[in-house]
Amino acid sequence: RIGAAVPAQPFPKLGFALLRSSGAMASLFKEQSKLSAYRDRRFAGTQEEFELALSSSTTLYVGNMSFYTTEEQVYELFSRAGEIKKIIMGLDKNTKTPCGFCFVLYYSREDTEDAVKYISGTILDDRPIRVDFDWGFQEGRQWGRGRSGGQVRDEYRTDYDPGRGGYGKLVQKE
Ligand code: GTA
Repeated sequence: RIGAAVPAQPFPKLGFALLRSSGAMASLFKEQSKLSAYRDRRFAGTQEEFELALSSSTTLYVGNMSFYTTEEQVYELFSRAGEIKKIIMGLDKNTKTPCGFCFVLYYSREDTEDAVKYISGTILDDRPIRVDFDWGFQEGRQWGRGRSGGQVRDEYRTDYDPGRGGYGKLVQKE
């Protein structure tokens, strides 16, 4: 067969040599997606399945939002990229109030990609928002996962951010 006749590569490629030299580097290379720096540790599938979901999904995650930004404001901005199917505001699991993120669901992949391209980094309520491809909304993902109810990143934050509840949750407890 043709496949069996191809000789093995005489030298390992540089990339593989580097991967072998450092376990930490290897996992970094393996886990890092081209479409998103974020890896949801609650995604049940393999890295390949995660990549496939990111590359075909019509769901976006929007981060670095003010706690005071409304669903109407999100609608107004994101409908510039295309028709929106649904918006799900991220909520603090204790107070049930917005905690600085949301999911935007489009009908078309093209509109989803346009939103990442053109809306990410734009200013909403005086803040540069981060628009990220997402693997797909599921019930439960709207809640902050931090121990104190909000987003994990707000527990570790040490700066004063009036649009996101003042100091980070851990600093507030000190
Ligand atoms: N698509 O970038 C994202 C994204 N983020 C940040 C959250 N979500 C995202 N989705 C996309 N892209 O549905 C989604 C989550 C969930 C919802 C709320 O938003 O999938 P969360 O923000 O409260 O929790 O999620 P998440 O995602 O677990 O937080 P994060 O910041 O990635 O933390 C992951 C791990 O890193 C945790 O174990 C945490 O302890 C640790 N960590 C995070 N920040 C720090 C820090 N500053 N110092 C030390 N450890 C940290």
